[in-house]
Amino acid sequence: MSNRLNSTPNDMRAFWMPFTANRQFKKEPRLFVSAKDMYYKTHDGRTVLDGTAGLWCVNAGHCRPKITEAIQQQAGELDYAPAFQLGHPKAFELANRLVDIAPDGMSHVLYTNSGSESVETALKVALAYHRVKGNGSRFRLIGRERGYHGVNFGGISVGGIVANRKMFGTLLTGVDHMPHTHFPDKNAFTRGVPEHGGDIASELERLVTLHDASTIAAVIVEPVAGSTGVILPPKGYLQKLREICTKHGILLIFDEVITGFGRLGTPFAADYFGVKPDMITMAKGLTNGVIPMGAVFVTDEIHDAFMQGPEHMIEFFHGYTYSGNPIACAAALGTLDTYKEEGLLTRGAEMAAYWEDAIHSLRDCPHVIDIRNIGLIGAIELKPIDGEPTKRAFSAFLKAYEKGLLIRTTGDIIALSPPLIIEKSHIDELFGKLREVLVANA
Ligand code: PXG
Ligand code: PLP
Repeated sequence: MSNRLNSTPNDMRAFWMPFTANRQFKKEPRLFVSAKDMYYKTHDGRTVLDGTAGLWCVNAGHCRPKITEAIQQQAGELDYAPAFQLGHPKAFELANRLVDIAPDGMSHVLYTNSGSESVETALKVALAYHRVKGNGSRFRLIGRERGYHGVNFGGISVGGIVANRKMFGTLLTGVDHMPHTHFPDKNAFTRGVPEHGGDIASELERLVTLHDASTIAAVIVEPVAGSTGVILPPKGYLQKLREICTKHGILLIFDEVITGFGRLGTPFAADYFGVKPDMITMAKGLTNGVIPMGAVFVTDEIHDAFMQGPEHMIEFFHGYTYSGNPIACAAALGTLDTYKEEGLLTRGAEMAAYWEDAIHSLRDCPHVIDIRNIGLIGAIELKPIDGEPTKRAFSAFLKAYEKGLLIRTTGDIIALSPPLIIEKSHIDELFGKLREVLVANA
């Protein structure tokens, strides 16, 4: 008899879950079966407050009607159109809508299906751009320690999270890394952007001297590092990176997969910090997490450099079967409509002060060694248990889930990033529950 006939619907062995302690999970499963606005419902009938917007993506909250309707309508009208040498209207409409909310100068859009693919796409554009400009010797890519740029080979090469890299051989060659910007000795419990450490940007100048500018194509950074546990750019840091890149003809890529679409209280982090990159990668909030989709913004200067040669020739040999998928485009348009109607791309700015006060009120809880915040992002760093790193935070995660609160942990850091529709009453509920969790976890 085939496996198919034998299998029971509730057998969990077949699915090898991503970034999950599979054996622990399958002994004690945590399943969400429905969601609305700020809350999930679990398989055992409990309500869980979403403190993380899913995985930093459900910025407009769950099961929003405009997005659901857009997807339903599109699925019955045009399900798929080939992405190469053909198109459909919504892919163009969406690109225009995105350019409208993009930082000045970001005038063209390439589509992908995830943040990881957006990163690969941006790195390839950078290399190809220099080559079409006659600067093929610019082959190096510079990332940063503790950076997260997804899980594909380019992204883990420029990324700086050791566990995500060490198993996977030589990665891309010609990659170097700047130091991270986490200085807990000087900056612990800072509210917002820290004072100390902006000068570390000059390490980029050191790498330029070492490798020579003529070999460097691009620098990629998260304006605020999310996945590694929320590390903020110190004052002046991003401005200084911009200056060094401009001086040496190096492209600056902001990976805004987390910070894009209102997370900091501005449409993009580039707006928040007043720094203009040459490319921006995005995903997550682009479709409110509902349908996989990512994108990359590039400047006119980059786009136009490719638009030469015979007109019947493909200008850039890159793209995905699902680039600009009709249902993904419909979901993104429904998402942008929701953001616009509810002012969500700037709502974080209104809520940030209340959020900041609330998170810093946990300073006296057991084992808290740092609290960081910006926009509607927060992190609480716990002192690791001696010899058992990650265990204290993971135990807090399990306790929070039991109490009806979804948090995210990485190492011994608790990261928070709620849907941008969050109200003060939800913030009170979130930090009230988290206080109980941290006390119980002592
Ligand atoms: N770049 C950045 C800056 C990200 O944060 C990616 C690229 C990759 O996106 P995809 O869509 O391929 O996952 C990300 C994703 C966490 C967490 O808990 C963070 C991400 C994904 C899942 C969990 O910190 N970031
Ligand atoms: N598009 C989206 C998704 C928005 O959130 C906003 C403003 O918040 C805009 C466009 C700009 O809209 P308006 O011209 O109505 O200010």
